[in-house]
Amino acid sequence: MAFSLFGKRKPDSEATDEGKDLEAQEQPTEKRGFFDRMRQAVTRTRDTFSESIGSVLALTREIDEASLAELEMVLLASDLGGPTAKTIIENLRQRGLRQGIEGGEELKRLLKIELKAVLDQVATADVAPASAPEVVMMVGVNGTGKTTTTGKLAALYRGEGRTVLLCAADTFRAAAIEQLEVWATRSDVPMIKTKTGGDPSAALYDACTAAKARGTDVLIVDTAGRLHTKTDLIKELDKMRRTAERLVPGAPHQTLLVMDATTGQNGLQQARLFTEAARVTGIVLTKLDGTAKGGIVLAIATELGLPVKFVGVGEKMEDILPFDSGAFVESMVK
Ligand SMILES: Nc1nc2c(ncn2[C@@H]2O[C@H](COP(=O)(O)OP(=O)(O)OP(=O)(O)O)[C@@H](O)[C@H]2O)c(=O)[nH]1
Ligand SMILES: [Mg+2]
Repeated sequence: MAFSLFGKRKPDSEATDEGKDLEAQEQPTEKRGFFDRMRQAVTRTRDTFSESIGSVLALTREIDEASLAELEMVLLASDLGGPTAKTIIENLRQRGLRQGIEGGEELKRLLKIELKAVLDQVATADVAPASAPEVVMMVGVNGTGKTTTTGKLAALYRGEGRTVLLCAADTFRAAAIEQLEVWATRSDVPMIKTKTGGDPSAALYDACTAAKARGTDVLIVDTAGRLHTKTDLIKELDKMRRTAERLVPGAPHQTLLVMDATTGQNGLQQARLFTEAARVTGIVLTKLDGTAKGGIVLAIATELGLPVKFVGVGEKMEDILPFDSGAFVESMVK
């Protein structure tokens, strides 16, 4: 059944430029490069998403209840999550009833606005701490990409002209320290470590003391992979946090939960339990290059209430992007 009210159109005088194609706007070269890399990373998500969306929103088709229901299925298939998909569809329906939505292209434009609003709702500003160092803790379950991201972030911050110190606080897994050492060499930053089986808080104590003495801008702490169910490991995180807090005012300034995008809704469930146990301030979503389920970025916003701060788009040092909601939405919806 067609939605008669969807035909109504807002008078031109009331038209605003909200949601104007972000991509079409003038972008500085650096921003362009960023766009291209984001586009590249979400290729699989976009292809799947756009293909299904294309069939729902074919230009000539009337936007009705049935097409909204189909659109909801497309959103769900990209791992956007039930509550988010429902809210977005309801907002579109209300918009349609109020002002009308003329055809697929307009619906797509409005969809982008809705998606971006979901992301911007949880965005947080990066505030530099009153005094150095800024302490950033990387936490998360095994194999999500904590060590790799620690190395990439070191290079990114260094590229911004900040001084960096790494702390190898994964003393749990054999070879973890050596793995971080390779990254420290690659990004040319110093690293503080202890031996495997040692106390991670002791390593962190040394790292905080060294960072303060050297006037280092950022201290990034790589920790052992753990599940929220491993009480001793969660306690260990707590101890680390208290150690940092004692030595550096306001530390840890950021606790970034590293999540693997390819684990989709399962990863989200794990993350939910994890954020309850650790005081997570933001998410790093890795392996976005390897999944068609990029919609998880939106589920993170609504279901965890946390901002994605960085995305991992490959295994190399430069394969990290500070998250940008506009670029992400434009990359995902074609
Ligand atoms: N394709 C892709 N691979 C990634 C990305 N980030 C990390 N990886 C790969 O994921 C694997 C695990 O990465 P690690 O950094 O060792 O993960 P971890 O969380 O430190 O693992 P544990 O210390 O064992 O808990 C490695 O093979 C990385 O190369 C990414 O953004 N994209
Ligand atoms: Mg690791």
